[in-house]
Amino acid sequence: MATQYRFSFGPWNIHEGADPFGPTVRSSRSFAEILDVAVKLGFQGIQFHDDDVIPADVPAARMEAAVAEVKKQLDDRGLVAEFVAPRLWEDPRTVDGPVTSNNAEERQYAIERSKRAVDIARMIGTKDIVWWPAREGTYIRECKNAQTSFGYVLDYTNALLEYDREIRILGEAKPNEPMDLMYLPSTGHMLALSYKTVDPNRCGVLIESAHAILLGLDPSDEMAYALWHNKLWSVHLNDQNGLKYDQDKAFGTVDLRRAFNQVRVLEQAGYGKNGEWVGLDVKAMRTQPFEVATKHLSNSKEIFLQLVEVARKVDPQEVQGFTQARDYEGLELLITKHLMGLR
Ligand code: 3MF
Ligand code: MG
Repeated sequence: MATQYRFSFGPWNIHEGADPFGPTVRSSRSFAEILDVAVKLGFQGIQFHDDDVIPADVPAARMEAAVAEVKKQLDDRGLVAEFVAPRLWEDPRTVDGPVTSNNAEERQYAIERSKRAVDIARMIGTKDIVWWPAREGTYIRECKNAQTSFGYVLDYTNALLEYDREIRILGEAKPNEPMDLMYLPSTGHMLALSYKTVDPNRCGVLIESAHAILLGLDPSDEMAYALWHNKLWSVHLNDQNGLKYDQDKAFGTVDLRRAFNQVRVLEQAGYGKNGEWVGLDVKAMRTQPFEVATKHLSNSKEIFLQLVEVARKVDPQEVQGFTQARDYEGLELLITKHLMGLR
């Protein structure tokens, strides 16, 4: 049976257009409006940072009730939470890490804040925790001991795995930005770490297309590698025009063939059959007026689904004919024609 994909995005994917060089250009949508957009555009899941659910300063005694209110908003719309990611990059204690900070108190903050994120995740109905090592790395190499830092990452991961024996941790690797160089920059790094933890079966990855592209790697091969380890537990599909700042462009809008190959790898692996999400991490262009500033989401989903159709249409016999003859030029034209809608 062909996979019925389910889609998710995070509230940060609907934003007001501020960038490092200028202020917001669009008014905000409330959380409820964002959920309504998700429903309207046919998404089933919402990705969360811990403080997208409830502010970081809600006292422990009030957490359950506060999270329940948010969960009700999801339930009322038939939406579910895909994951919770501890936001470890805005608090003053996270300036230099915090997981790999040289300061023990800051490292402890990372663990405490993330344990709280685990509690939030369980309350809102997901066991998946995404760890994006935003500030884990360096601006200059000499400021940290890299080997010591890798040990801190392992301590952090183990602390969470032991805190709740049902959660899974999905590492989202990225090579740079905000740091000059980030630790564990690739899928391979994340996977190698997973095998060193106290419970490798609960450590996997979320792969973001643009992060692989920033590494000079092909996202589809990264995905295939994680799939081969049975550790591709989510994706952040998007696109990226070359080696520059992280663009989070709509999926498939820069390099359609690169997008096709991601879809092809996911299709071939039966990704989604066990409930894996097709997650997006996309930003609307700053130029988009308010009313049309959700098209990056609907377009990404539409392009994904169209590419699924293309992938299903490519005749395996025809491909085999070309591969057996080692006629890769012929195969290339076949794929290109499919992508041009000529087949
Ligand atoms: C990074 C991520 C997120 C970021 C988000 C907002 C889960 O690629 O996916 O972490 O928080 O992009 O900047
Ligand atoms: Mg991402």
